[in-house]
Amino acid sequence: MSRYIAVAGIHGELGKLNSLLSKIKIRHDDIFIFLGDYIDRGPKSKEVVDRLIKLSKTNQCVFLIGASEYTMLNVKNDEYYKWIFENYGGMATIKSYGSYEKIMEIHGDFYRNLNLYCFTEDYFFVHAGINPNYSLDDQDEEDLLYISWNFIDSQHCLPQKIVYAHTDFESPFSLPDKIGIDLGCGIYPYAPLCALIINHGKEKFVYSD
Ligand SMILES: [Mn+2]
Repeated sequence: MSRYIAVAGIHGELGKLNSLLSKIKIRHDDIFIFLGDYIDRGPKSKEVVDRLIKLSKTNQCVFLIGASEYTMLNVKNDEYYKWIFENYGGMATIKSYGSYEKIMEIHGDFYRNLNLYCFTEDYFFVHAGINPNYSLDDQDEEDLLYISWNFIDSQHCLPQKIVYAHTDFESPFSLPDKIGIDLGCGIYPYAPLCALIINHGKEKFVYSD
């Protein structure tokens, strides 16, 4: 049976991504689920996406959309997201690609094909969480990508355990119905990138240097 490997927000930290991947003894049948936030803040957004595309040639990969990608994709049609992009690390992404236009020129297929969530029988993977007041069918996209303590502090209604990023913790935050694995990679210089390996129902964390 394949292992599922969920990876938290990378935020342009190519060195941490490579370090993390080197610590996972990758098997050809490992299935990766990236929880979004590939870009912004760290210096190498473009190279991070190049590395992920390369990984997707050898391993099954699911790429979820994160708050950073959603914001980037909405810069042109929404003043609010333009402001968020400019003030929460988007300039690093522009620097990495050369211009805003080049982001979609170079990696448009990648960004247009990101998924909102994915799940197995036992786990549900999403960038930020779900709104505990609504069923899965009634969720707002913005909640899936930006919700924080309203989700973390309440029990949700899904049958699976939810694996999420977005809200950062000092160490993985495990509750009976959810696990937060974002440790602030790209925000804090010494925060590692974290992955959760699910192997026959057993959970193990791996960290970059
Ligand atoms: Mn993030």
